[in-house]
Amino acid sequence: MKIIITGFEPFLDSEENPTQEIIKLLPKSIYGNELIKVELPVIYDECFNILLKIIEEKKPDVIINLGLAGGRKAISIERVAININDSSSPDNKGVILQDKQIIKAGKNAYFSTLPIKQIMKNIEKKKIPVEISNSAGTYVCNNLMYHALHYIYINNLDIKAGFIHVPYMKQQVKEEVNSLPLDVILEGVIDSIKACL
Ligand code: PCA
Repeated sequence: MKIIITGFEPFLDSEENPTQEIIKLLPKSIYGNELIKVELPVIYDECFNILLKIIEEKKPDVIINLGLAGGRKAISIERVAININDSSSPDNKGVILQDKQIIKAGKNAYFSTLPIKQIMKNIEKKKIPVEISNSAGTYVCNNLMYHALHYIYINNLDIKAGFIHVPYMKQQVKEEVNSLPLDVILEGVIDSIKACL
């Protein structure tokens, strides 16, 4: 199998993005399945276009997008992407989008097609904090998840796809802020990939 796994560059107040580190640390393959590791910009109208070129070139079986959700306690397996961009925060190009549909006349929402409960069980076994999340937000991560699932749906492709948000890594925040050690997040991501094989 071929798995595309993406992380994001840093954005807003965060000088580091754990998902950028995870992408660097992941191996090139897991049990003989190729991992195609990609770092994406936190830019609404660029992140999916970059991913799209790689999807067309590599024809993956699975796409797992990763992003930072600062403040969350647990690795969050996202269930759903909704058709809206809405944030007072700019993306890394300075663009602010509010109450704006991602795809005009697109479906209101798409569900993740990853085995989200199996992923959760795999991570739980290791006693790593994990949850199913019912909102990927309305910023760039939700935008990427929506675009990927929409593209797969309209082209009727046999690709499983979805999104996982991770907490801050310990090294980037003060003691009192929710976070997990980077090696724990990495282990959770590897368990997630294994659940999709
Ligand atoms: N998290 C942001 C965008 C990039 C990232 O890592 C989000 O949750 O939308």
